[in-house]
Amino acid sequence: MWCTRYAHFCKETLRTCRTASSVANVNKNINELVLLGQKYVTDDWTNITPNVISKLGRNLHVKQYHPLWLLRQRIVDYFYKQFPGKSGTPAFSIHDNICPVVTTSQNFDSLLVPKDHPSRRKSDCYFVNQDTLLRAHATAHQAELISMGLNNFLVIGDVYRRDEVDSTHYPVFHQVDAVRLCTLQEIFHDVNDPAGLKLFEHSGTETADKQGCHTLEAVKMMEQELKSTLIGLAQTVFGKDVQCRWVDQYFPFTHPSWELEILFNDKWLEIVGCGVMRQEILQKSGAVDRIGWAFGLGLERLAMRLYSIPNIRLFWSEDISFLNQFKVDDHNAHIQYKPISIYPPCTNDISFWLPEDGSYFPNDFYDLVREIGGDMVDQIILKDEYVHPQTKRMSHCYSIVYRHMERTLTQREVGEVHRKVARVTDAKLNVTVRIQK
Ligand code: FA5
Ligand code: MG
Repeated sequence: MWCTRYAHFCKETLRTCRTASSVANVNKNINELVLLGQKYVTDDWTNITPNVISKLGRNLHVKQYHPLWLLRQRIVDYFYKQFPGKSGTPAFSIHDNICPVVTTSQNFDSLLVPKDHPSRRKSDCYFVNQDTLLRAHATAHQAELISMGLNNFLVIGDVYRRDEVDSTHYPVFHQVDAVRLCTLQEIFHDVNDPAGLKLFEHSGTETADKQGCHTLEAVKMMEQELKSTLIGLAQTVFGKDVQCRWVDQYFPFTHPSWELEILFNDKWLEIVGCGVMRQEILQKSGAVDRIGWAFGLGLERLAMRLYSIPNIRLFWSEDISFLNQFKVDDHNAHIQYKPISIYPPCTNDISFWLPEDGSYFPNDFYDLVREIGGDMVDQIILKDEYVHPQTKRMSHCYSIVYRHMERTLTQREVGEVHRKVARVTDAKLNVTVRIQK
């Protein structure tokens, strides 16, 4: 979760992605990493893993007929229709080719994320070096695009996070981020007597409903447009009967902020984070006479619900029996994914004593297991936490569910991988492995 503070906005030109067949290589001698054709110096912050590097340049969101591409086309159509521009050209511009390697100033500072905020931690992001990381959200490009003079835009791309391991979380996923900036005239164009209406008030105070500098009437208009745009999008994608609910949220870059959840398999699934943009961001980016709303949604989350795709890892499948199910002439076609076959899971446990110096983070363990087990790893579940009554040392017990998307795994091959997980965990994470079975 993201919290607040502004630091410094660094103006950079937006680099676009280069698709290269060999996207990365490491020269151990000179501490250098090549990502998407560009060289980066590594340092003791570097924690980007080969598994994650292998996803750079895959660009599933622009791959014709990929389910994420189909969904992206639907979202773009919706925005084109919903916001026609003055001369018949759509008001929103689309940016789907911006390089995912960004600076900490783009990902955090330009969005007022405090220096000590947990979302900046090494345990939560993939760092290339101390100042450079794989963007953790598509919002990283917001301030730059505004400072280039854009008022309505969508940024679509791959984002990278060290996160939980389960059927709806993956270290790489795709987001659509939107920004809409409006002038006083644009907001109140339907009002009969707009005289006296304002965007800003000078000595206002911040409340749960608005930022200090905004007038309540301007914020309410923005909130109404933002929420109806997102509900309209959910209904366009899922049909009029989709059940939605709003949950109050906090982001450093918006206030007020919300999340939109939809009902999926009898559970509420969060699909969008959004809010009224912090005016400080607009000011620093030169959009001083406008107020804005913004949102960021996860494409995989929506696509899973739309096409009944049971597991987020499937989006990376290159199996033609998966991909062929989405080869349709019309991107609005109704598609229900049919599982090729269900392969049985094979669960093995591991437990270890944690170091006493607090240097253990579960995300380090999750990444390590993924590095060793690759896409054989379906889930990692923290089963038990135990504190030794005398020594007060803590131990964690995890169940690792191994399950391949395309074939049945044998306990023998899983056993080999699991033993390697235990060995490397013991050697690299400063823990003491107790049991593995
Ligand atoms: C953000 O990333 C904010 N940048 C969104 C935003 C933009 C808010 C602009 C306000 C203004 P969050 O971390 O909640 O917020 O992620 C946004 C969406 O990405 C989620 O609603 C979810 O749909 C998706 N998402 C988040 N984490 C994962 C994950 N590990 N795997 C798949 N999808 C994810
Ligand atoms: Mg969220």
